[in-house]
Amino acid sequence: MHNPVMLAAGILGTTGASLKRAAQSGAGGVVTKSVGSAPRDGHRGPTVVQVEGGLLNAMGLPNPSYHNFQEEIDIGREGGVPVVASIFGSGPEEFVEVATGLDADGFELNLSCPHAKRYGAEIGCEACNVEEITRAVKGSVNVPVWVKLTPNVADIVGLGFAAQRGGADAVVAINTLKAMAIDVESGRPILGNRFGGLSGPAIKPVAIRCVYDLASALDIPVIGVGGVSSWQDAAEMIMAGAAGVQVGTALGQVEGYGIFGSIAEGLSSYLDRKGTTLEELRGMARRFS
Ligand code: RRO
Repeated sequence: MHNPVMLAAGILGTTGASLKRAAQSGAGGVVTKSVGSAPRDGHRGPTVVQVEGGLLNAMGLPNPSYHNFQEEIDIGREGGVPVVASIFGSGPEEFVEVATGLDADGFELNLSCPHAKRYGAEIGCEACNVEEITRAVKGSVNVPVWVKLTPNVADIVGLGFAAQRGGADAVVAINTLKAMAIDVESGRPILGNRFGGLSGPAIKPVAIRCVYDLASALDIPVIGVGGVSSWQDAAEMIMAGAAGVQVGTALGQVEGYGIFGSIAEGLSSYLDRKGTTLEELRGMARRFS
C-alpha cells in the first residue's frame, strides 16, 4: 500500500463505485462490506442510530452474496489500490466457499459482528473457532488473510494468538462494541434488532488498548480500527503498535471521502516535522512501560 490509511469494512464498501472513489480519494487500501454465501436482507429497521460519541448499528450482514459481488471488487480495483474482501460464514466450510468464490487482493475474516445469529462474534469469541477458520481459509487462497476480532470478550489477545496459530497474516482490531439505545418516550429499544454495535470516537480508547495489547503479544501485524477520525487518532493507533489504520464511521462526518487524504497527509507532515518514520512511531507507547 502507498499509505497506511484504509477504508474499513461495512462503510461504503457495498458497491464498486464507492470502493473506487475511496481509493481515488487517497485510501491506501479498501475493505468491502462483509459478504457471505447467500443473499441476506439484514435486520429490520431502524438499523442505524446516532448516539453520543458515534453510531449504533444493527445492519445484520445485508449483502448480495459472493455470487453477485465479483463485479464490485473488479470496479473497486480500478481505483488502483488493493481491494480486501470482508467475508463471513458460520464455519470453516462456508468461509472457504466464499473465499474461493471471490478474486480479491486479500480477505478479512469477519469473526466479530456483534449482532448476527450463527455468525461473527457468536463464533469468533471462541479461540478454537478463530484458529480453525483462519487455517481453513489460509490453506485455500494465496492472498493475505486478515482476521477481524471482537472486543466483546475478556481476552482479545487470546483470540489474536488463535488467529496467529491459524496462519493469519494480520489481525484487525476492533469491530464494534455491543451496545443498545432506548427511546425514553415509548420505552422501546430504538434499533429493530434491539441491540447493535457502537462505532466512532466513543470506542477509540477501547480500540487503542486492544491494539496495544495485541501488538505487544503477537508476531503478526495489527491493523487498528475504531474511532479514527483525524491524523492524530491515526498516529495514536500507530504508537499503540498498529501497522496501519482503517477509517469507518468518520466518513459520515463533515469531510466525507476527503478524510483519507487528510489523515495520510497529516501523518506524513507530522513525520517530517518530527524527523521520524512510521517504523519509529510504531509501538512507541510501549517504550514507556
Ligand atoms: O452488518 C452489520 O450489522 C455489522 C457487521 Br457485518 C459488523 O461486522 N459489525 C457491525 O457493527 N455491523
